[in-house]
Amino acid sequence: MKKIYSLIALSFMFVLAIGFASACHCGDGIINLAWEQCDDGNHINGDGCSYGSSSLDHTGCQTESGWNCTRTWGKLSVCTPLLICGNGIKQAGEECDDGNTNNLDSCRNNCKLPYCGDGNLDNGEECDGGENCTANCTTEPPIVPEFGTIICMLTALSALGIFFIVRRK
Ligand SMILES: [Ca+2]
Ligand SMILES: [Ca+2]
Ligand SMILES: [Ca+2]
Ligand SMILES: [Ca+2]
Repeated sequence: MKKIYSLIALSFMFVLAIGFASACHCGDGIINLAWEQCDDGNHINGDGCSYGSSSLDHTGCQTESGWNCTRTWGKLSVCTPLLICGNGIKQAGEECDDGNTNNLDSCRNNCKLPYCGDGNLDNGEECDGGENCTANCTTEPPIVPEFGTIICMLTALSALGIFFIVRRK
């Protein structure tokens, strides 16, 4: 009988040891408060909660830069990207976010879409700023005086010339 009790106790300890060991693994979904900042229950890097190179090397289960993860024991961590313009994720208040530093492409570095009046020639714009450019970024044809206007101007100039000639006499 004593042997049976010993065997049961041994089995119980074995199960406990297995349970404890598994609870220490990054990616098991249980946050080990000793070294894990998060545990989202997967083996993926780049989703906010790192996995590292293995479940046992203690380099995983850290909150990745630019992310915020929940840390409640017994619950899977939920990670959400911090609101950053330039992280490649379009978030609240951003018109776009292409994650690059090219300020002249289809998304500006301030996460705004190109527009007429921003000083950069974008798709669909004939011009943007400068002389002969309208408010809707189309080119304005140069002003050519009409024939009647030219005749008027010449007549006025001639009249002015006659006036001065008459005065000098
Ligand atoms: Ca992960
Ligand atoms: Ca963003
Ligand atoms: Ca860009
Ligand atoms: Ca523009």
